[in-house]
Amino acid sequence: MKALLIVDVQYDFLPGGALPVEEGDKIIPVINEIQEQFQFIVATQDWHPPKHGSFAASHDGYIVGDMIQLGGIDQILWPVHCVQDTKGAEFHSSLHTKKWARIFQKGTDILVDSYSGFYDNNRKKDTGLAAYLNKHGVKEVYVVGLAADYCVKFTVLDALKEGFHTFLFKDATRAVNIRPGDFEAALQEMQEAGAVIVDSSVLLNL
Ligand code: VGL
Ligand code: ZN
Repeated sequence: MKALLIVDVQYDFLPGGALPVEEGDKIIPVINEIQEQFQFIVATQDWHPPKHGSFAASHDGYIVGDMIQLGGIDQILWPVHCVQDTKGAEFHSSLHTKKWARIFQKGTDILVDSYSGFYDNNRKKDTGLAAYLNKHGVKEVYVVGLAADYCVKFTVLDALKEGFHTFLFKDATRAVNIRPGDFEAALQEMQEAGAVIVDSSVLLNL
């Protein structure tokens, strides 16, 4: 059984949002087309409380891009984004959601960030995603969404650690690129960990 895992395609990560990923909107029609080839689809949603510890605005004297220690681990500070029950946390309206089996929310603990759809960054809290995929007999996980160098990357790395054959549709993701080259570095890191990087055009030949 193969699953499509759609990561964080939310307004705040799209052009015009609070933490916009350049060309993030370009992947929406690509993801919709990919969805037609999958029977089992799950999504993740960045879902922060107001004043989340990953927001620069939650820390006096800090600005976006600063590094701090949050709960003993390195944390880059972000703009306020994907606050629970705000427009910015919603999925883009043109993204098809009808076939989604379940949505896994993450980043809900004010004291720790959660890039991966599987675990918090300190690896203490489990979203239940791995157990859910295993329960449904999933062996292959195909990942798409935002952002390639943060939530997509850490979700892919955790999927591999959980023993799934893990694929990334390269044309259905985009990176934040805080530093130039972050996209290529993320692709290399995922590939070296065992992920297979593919183009959605392979679906036409399945
Ligand atoms: C993300 C930064 C902060 C992501 C989420 O979805 O890639 N990046 N929160
Ligand atoms: Zn976030």
